[in-house]
Amino acid sequence: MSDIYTPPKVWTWDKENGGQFANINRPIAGPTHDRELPVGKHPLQLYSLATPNGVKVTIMLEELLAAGHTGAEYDAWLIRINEGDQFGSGFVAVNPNSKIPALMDRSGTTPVRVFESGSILFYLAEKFGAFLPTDMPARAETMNWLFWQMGSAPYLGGGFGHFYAYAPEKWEYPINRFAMEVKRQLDVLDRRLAETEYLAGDAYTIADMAVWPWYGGLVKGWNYNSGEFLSVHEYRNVIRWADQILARPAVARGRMVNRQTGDLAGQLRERHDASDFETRTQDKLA
Ligand SMILES: N[C@@H](CCC(=O)N[C@@H](CS)C(=O)NCC(=O)O)C(=O)O
Repeated sequence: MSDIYTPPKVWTWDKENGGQFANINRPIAGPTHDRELPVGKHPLQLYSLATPNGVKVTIMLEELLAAGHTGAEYDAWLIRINEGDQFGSGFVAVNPNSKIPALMDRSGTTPVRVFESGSILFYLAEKFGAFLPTDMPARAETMNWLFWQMGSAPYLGGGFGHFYAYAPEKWEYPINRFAMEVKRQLDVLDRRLAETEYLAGDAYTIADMAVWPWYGGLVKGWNYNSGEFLSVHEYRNVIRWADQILARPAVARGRMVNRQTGDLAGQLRERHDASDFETRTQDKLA
């Protein structure tokens, strides 16, 4: 980095300093405006967007439905984070952290709010008794990799992705720092997936659903257009695992939900019924 920055005694908010997401980044929490969230007909109400964090949950819900858990029927409402929907009062009441994904379970007498993608995956896995092994060693290994994702992906998204793709300029120091860490993380996954079919062992679990949208997306070249830069072809076991998960029909459906960018055929902006995948609603919603 050529510019030398001397931090002032007290940090102050420069509204223009945040790169691509400067318009939504703030140093304060809480709502910016009053807006109730819509509520549909199903027990589960999801408020989200098809980013890697959002896709984890729609994959889980589609996998649950595919496995016959009819109680997992859900309405998926679009939260446009670039337009600040996450700062509406209704959304903040479901997730005080103002980030997608956020879930309301209205199946019981008292609605339950669930935020943080890892917490949502765990909640659904417990509720339906699915995609979380019951024997302790495999359950522990599932939770190891689930929490590994929660701690690791911010270096990929907030670190590497931010400085490589979104920051107002390309600076060598942070790009080097985070490219090194992301390659180390890919090697961690590659070594694990050389030993086992899925992250927790023989079974496909919520750990795979959490890690796949970030690191599977990276080796497939979807995240930050950085496949060549990071030489992702080196991570053959991660590629094998990523392709195996991509071939699951529930994953294909989960990737489409709340998607508003890319190929129109891959978008289902809101999902209120299983039949929505056939009769795409995006034109009506546009
Ligand atoms: N640790 C959170 C991260 C969620 C997150 O960062 N969501 C992003 C989209 S991928 C978001 O809503 N950003 C909006 C904002 O920061 O205002 C989780 O796993 O749920």
